[in-house]
Amino acid sequence: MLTCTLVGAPVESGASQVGCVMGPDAFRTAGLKTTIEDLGYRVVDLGNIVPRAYGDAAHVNPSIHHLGETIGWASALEDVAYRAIKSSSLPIFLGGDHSLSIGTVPGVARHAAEAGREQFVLWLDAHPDIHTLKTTTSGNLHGTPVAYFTGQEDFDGVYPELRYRVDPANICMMGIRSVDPAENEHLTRTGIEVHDMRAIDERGVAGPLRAFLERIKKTNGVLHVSLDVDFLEPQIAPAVGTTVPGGATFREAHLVMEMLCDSGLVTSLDLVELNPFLDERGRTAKLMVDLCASLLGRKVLDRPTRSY
Ligand code: HAR
Ligand code: MN
Ligand code: MN
Ligand code: MN
Repeated sequence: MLTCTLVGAPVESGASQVGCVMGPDAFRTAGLKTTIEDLGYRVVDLGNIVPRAYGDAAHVNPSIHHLGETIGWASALEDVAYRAIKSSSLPIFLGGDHSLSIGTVPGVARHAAEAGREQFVLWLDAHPDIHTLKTTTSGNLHGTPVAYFTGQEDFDGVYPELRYRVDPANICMMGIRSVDPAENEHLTRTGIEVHDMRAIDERGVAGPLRAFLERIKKTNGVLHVSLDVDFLEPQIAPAVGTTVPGGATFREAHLVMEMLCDSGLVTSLDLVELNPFLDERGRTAKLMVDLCASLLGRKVLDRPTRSY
């Protein structure tokens, strides 16, 4: 039987609003564990982790806040992510804001490197989260993980030393529709594959995703999926502090998860930015759990799905 490990990371120091601290427990209340068990997995819930001891940290960019605390979380998460992926077929990291990926992505990338496999990342988000410490103007560190784990220099000596970076060529972003000017530059310079909402309006999600998955298969790579609640259209997923209109629809999101399931390539998952304080009767938490179910094999029909 395959094992799925749940790791709660109630980090909210990377966001500007409070509330993500309740995220992991809202996923549990929405029935994440039994939903996954019903799909035939053994589920181990490690509970909520705590950050490494941290002190004050300062940066020349005065807008940055909660730097020490966010690094404390990242450092704890890197270790727990590495151990969780070593011991289970699918660790799921329950956020918490998106600064969680500062730890989870390098942690799983270490495991891939040791296995001699290439680490790929699918970033499902309204935002590319590719600010460096110099370029962020909000100072919200959930806007920085991609710049860090692709090895942009600015983080040296501040964030944990990056021993396992992800090649920008191995990243695919979908759902993007809010990009700051400096982030546009970083995206252009790194050449990261981005399917913004305009591209998805024109081409849908299936074609671009299939091409990315084929690329991973060819190199025998492994895939980490980072799902930010604001990837989704806010009308169906209101529980997020950074809503941007025009997000992925219910079916677009499920189709992404169903194709990921069929690919068999996903080895780890972040569920981030759920802010239960902003939810309406738990509907966003429940939608995220249902998306997770599609990723883990919930099907409409019992027969094998035809792919088009
Ligand atoms: N780019 C903006 C900033 O840096 C918004 C970042 C919002 N990030 C998230 N995660 N909510 O995607 O402040
Ligand atoms: Mn470490
Ligand atoms: Mn994000
Ligand atoms: Mn976002």
